[in-house]
Amino acid sequence: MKKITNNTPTAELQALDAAHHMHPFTAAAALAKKGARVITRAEGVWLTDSEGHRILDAMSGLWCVNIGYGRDTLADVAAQQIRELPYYNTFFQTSHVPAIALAAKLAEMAPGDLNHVFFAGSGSEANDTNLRLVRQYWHAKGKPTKQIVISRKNAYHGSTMAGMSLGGMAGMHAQGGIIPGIHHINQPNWWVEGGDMDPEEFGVARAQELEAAILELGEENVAAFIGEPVMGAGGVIVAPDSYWPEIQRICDKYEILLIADEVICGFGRTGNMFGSQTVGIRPHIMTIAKGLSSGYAPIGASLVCDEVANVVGEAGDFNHGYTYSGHPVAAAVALENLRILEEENIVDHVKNDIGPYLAELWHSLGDHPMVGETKIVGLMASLALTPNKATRAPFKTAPGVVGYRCREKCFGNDLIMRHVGDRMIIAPPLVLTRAEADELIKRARKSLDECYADLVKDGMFEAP
Ligand code: PXG
Repeated sequence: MKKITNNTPTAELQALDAAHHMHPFTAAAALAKKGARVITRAEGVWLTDSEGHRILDAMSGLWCVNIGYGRDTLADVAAQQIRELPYYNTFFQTSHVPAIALAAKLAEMAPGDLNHVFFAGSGSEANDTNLRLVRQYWHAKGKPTKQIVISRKNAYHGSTMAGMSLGGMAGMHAQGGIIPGIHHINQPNWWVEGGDMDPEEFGVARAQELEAAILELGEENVAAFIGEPVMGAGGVIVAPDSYWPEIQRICDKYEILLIADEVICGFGRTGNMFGSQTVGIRPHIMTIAKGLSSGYAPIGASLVCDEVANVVGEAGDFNHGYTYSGHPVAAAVALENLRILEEENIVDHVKNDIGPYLAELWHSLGDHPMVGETKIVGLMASLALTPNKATRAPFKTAPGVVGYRCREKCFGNDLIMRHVGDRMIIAPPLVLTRAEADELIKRARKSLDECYADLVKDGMFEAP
């Protein structure tokens, strides 16, 4: 077979892709007709595709390339580690330096007494670990009936069976069902579900659904609550300020474990090192991945508090683990990524410079005729598209039709801004500069304008 490279013609790459590569979350037949966009290289916040377009990546890949593309030292560290020790496992009472060093570093960085790290290959795997961990914890505590984990509709916790079941994505649940022992309450999405309540009142009401669920399921049956500090894949849904303090109160009152899924929020995304710090919660377990290595190597982990780690650790073997738990190359890359994150004060850049700068620009999009709510926390942000800002009405078309059209305009303007239903979302690399933020907003506004003009032309936008 002939060698396939960045210089292979796009049509050939697309044909091979369609013939042999099954894509995640993709309608294969539709993609085969259209042809995938082939990304060939990247630098900073900029992607290049096989047609030579320079694209502003306002999604950091898939919410992960926090320190930006093209970091040579990560390549050097990976090459060095592959030469020295490309693989060894962490089972059977063995360990290795990259896993030891990364675990110690994470314990130092994590808030509270999250002093213990269980490594995984991804966020999904880490959430599988968490489900097994909390159940084993309560078993070891002599409360084996405490097995149910409460989560939220529209949450994203991964795509493995446990991750998908913990998540609250109806479209995923519809394909094969979910595993037992997981219960979903409503999400704190005021824009869509707040009705006549004011946001803070709504936040408390939605948090109190946790209390109602615990009482209904029986306190003796509930192991944990899991939530993303800011819901990412669900559309950058920012809970009202009243929400998380009430969730914390309820977890404390009923002594259920709190799992913060920080796969997106972790490592600076929200303007603090962890999203839990931004929303003021004290989790017993954190799920981390993505920004842990800025996507340069696949790695995830569970950060675990003293109490849970000690109880599980004293109960005998925890019969769980992955071939690549603590993979030396991934761990070495993650360590170098964290070194850069700290050395370049990137979290401070988000909190005090580019975050507030982008926030002002982002909110300015609220004057667009099609934009309702504008939300931004650190460098994750969303726009609710609506035909009527006052009533927060949805479009008459099925959810996502308008969002998809808007995303296509963004693609056309060489901007990666995604849609979730009729919400537009961004999560750019944390190293975004002010000039790049200006460019991002310019392209976003142009795309909104073009989408709006088309909707008006097609009779799909009914002004109030
Ligand atoms: N938790 C959260 C909060 C996530 O966002 C995962 C767990 C799973 O991580 P892995 O590494 O197993 O993918 C995620 C992943 C999207 C999208 O469309 C988001 C994710 C993954 C794929 C698509 O926004 N987040």
